[in-house]
Parts: sequence; C-alpha cells; structure tokens
Amino acid sequence: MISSGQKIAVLGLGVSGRAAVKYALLCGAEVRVSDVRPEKQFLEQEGSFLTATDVEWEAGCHTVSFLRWAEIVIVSPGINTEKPLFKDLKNEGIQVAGELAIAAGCINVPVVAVTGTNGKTTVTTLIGKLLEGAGKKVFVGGNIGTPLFEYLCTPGDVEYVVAEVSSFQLECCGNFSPDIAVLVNVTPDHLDRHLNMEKYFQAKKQLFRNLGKGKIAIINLDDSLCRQLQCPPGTGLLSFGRENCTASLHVDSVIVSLKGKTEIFDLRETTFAGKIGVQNCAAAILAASSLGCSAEQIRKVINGFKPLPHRLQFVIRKNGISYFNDSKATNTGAVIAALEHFDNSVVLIVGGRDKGDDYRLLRAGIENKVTQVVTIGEAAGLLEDALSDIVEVVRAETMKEAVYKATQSCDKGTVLLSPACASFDMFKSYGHRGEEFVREVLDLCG
Ligand code: UMA
Repeated sequence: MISSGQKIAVLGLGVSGRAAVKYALLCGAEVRVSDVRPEKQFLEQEGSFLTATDVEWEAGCHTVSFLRWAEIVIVSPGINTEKPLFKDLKNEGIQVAGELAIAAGCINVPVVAVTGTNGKTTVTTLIGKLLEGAGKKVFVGGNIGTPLFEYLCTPGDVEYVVAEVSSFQLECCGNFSPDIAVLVNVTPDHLDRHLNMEKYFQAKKQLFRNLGKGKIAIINLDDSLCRQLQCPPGTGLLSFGRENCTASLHVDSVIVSLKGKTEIFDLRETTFAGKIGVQNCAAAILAASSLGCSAEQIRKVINGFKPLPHRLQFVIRKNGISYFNDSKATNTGAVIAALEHFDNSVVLIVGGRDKGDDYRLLRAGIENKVTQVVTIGEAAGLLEDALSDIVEVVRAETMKEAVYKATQSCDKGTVLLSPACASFDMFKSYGHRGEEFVREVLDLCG
C-alpha cells in the first residue's frame, strides 16, 4: 500500500507505469519517474504527461543516484529485475514492488486472477462476461490491457476484480493472493527473459504461493507442468481435464460436477468448439460457478460470446483459400494449438522477434499439414534452420510480400498467420501485426 508523503519511484513509463504514477499521486505520495528512453524521445512521447503530473524524472537510463531517494520502487512488468540495478537498490534497503504487490493490500472485493501461457486473455474475458451476465459489476484488467492501478484509482462500486496476470508481473507480486487463481497451461514462452522453463514456471507458481483456506485454485490437469503445481494446505482445488476432474473435457462439451450437481455445457454451436476452446471454457465455468453463477446464466453468455480479435480470426475466403489471422500466437504452443484446427494444406506465415523459443517444437504440428512456411522478421533464419528439412521455407521482407507468397503457393487450403514470435521488430504490437495482415489480405483479394 502507498501512504501519503511516501517517496515512490516508478520505473518505466508505459501503460502500467503511467497508471502507477497516477495512483501514487492520488495516495499523496511524492513521485519520481525513471525511463530508459533517450531524453528527446521521452519528452516527445511523455511530455504532456510529465507536465500534467509535475513529477521529477530521469531518462536514458536508470541510476541508483536518482532512485536511492525512494522508499519504494514500482517496477513496470517489461523490466527484468535480474539486472544489477536491482541488487544495488536492495543493498540500499529500497523495496522493489510490481503492480500486484501494491494491489495486494488495496483491493477489498473478491479477486480472480488468471495466468498461463496461452488462453489467459480469453479465460479472463469470459469470466468477466459470465459475472456480468449474472448481474455483477466487474473490473477486468491486468496484463489484458487496463492496469490494476487504474482500478485502484477509481474502484467505484465494482463487486469483483478479474485480472490476467503475466509471468513478468508475478516476478514482483509480493504477497498478492487472489481468492481464485487459475492456471490455464504452461508451455515455452518468454525464455529470453526467464532463461529456462523452470524459472518461467517458478514465476507462474507465485500466483498460488499464498493461497490457503477459503481460496480456490483452478488447474488444467491435462498439462504436465500444471499437474506438478502444489498449493498451500487448505486451498480448494478444482480441476479441468479429460479424466477425474471437476470439469471433464469432451469433444465440444464440458461436464461440470460441483457442489453436488452435474451440468453439461454443449459447446458445439459456440466459439469454444475444439480442444483449446473447451479447455478455456471449462476454466472460466469453474471460476464463475464457484462465485455463484448459475448454469443457465453461464450457458447464455457462452452461446453469445464473440471470438477475440487476432485469435484464429477468420478473414476472408477467396478462390478456395481461407485466410486466418492468429497474430496473438506469439509462442510455439499457440501455433501448435492453432494448427490443430486445420486438416491439411496450410501455408503458415511465422516469424518476428525471437523470445528464446525452440522452433523445432513446431515440427510435429507442421509435418503432413503445412505445405509451405513463409518466414518474416528477425527470427526468419532460426525458423529456417529448425524447419527447412521437413517443409519448404521461403522468406518475405514485408507482410505484403508474405501474404503474396503464401497465396501464390496455397492450393485451395488455408493461409494462416500464426507467428510464434513477438511483433516488435516490424510492428507496434501483435494487434498492429494482425491488422496489417488483414489489410494486405483484403488488398490482395480485392
Ligand atoms: N522501460 C524502461 N526500462 C527497461 C525497459 C523498459 O524504462 O529496462 C520502459 C520503456 O521505455 C517503456 C516502458 O518501460 O516506457 C514499458 O513498460 P512495459 O514494457 O512494462 O509495458 P507497459 O506499456 O507498461 O505494458 C505492461 C505490459 N507489458 C509487458 O509486460 C511487456 C502489458 O502486457 C500490459 O497490458 C500492461 O502493462 C498493462 O498491465 C503486454 C504484453 O506483451 C500486452 N505482455 C506479455 C504477454 O502477454 O505475453 C507478458
């Protein structure tokens, strides 16, 4: 918690950092900001925010001399706290906290927190919609886009907080302990930051560290790492998976046995049809049911749920080719899941900024299904090395060229953008990358 007069430094002035500054000022704290952007760029981009908030700042680098003034340093999720700077701050006796650590003591309503490698945005969004469908007032935020600091600034009459939380946020989550914690799956991602799967999983586990009596963990038992999760004694465990689970997963349906009742959720006519959709839906149903949503309320929301953009989004069918935008697939696990939706004749556009993933993991999904791979971005060479002995791989310099080359080689099948990489080498975000893909497809298809 932040108290009046406390000295707070905010590291990184992005979406999360700007909200942290607003909240700290609202609490009456003295605030400083430190950001690595060169001063000129920083002033161009943040000048009006700095003027409006009147905070002291440094740009270009983070220095201990500027930061040792602070009692608490609030660190943005994108900043790696393994850097030597953080050892120095610790030696100075300064507390380093992320958004979740600050929020831990300040939220007075039940919190549902969702983590995992893929699907957490869908699950978070669906839980929010299910609670709203039951007439509750809900704040949905966190890694999904609106920082929890925004909620802390104006909590209003919100009855539930539903937060998507990332491994980055969990590294600095202090004693954050939600009422319901959901783990959707854990497959390789962000290994450039976490270095190995053990450390990545370790970060995810932080969400469950402070659970206990009266709290609930919702876990995917079909996922080998999720199965290894151990929660503190007293934690209520709800599970989803094919066998022996609270929510058992079937082809296009979920059967939930909870509080002495069994309910069947038929997902055939919904956006959740298919293996991954059924998993995501089961996780959300368990959270919503635990919070008192009825099966009828849940069915109504699920039946009307629209797919989120950039996730296996159908674009157009032209000359026998169907185009799909799956720009949100920024790791190999997401691409493998996307490929499961198609039978064969897929031309796959992959690439972007490498995050340390092992692209050989794509081979099983690609073999006998993908007829050509078109690579883009910085990771093009790594992808070629990993795949070119099992499938034809061609390189494209721009999204326009990638769409053109994919279309040329696709014979009555699917062109799928599912990149397995971050977007920041060529685009502002995965959303921007997806929009560019859709634009180029529509341009080409006239
Ligand atoms: N910066 C520094 N020092 C550094 C590195 C960066 O000062 O060493 C500065 C940059 O100049 C920039 C700011 O930090 O001004 C950026 O901070 P940030 O990278 O933490 O990004 P935010 O804009 O604050 O957005 C963050 C999340 N970003 C990351 O985790 C990388 C957003 O998740 C989140 O939506 C937002 O907070 C609100 O909570 C994005 C994301 O890609 C969507 N998340 C990853 C994912 O989903 O896989 C984890």
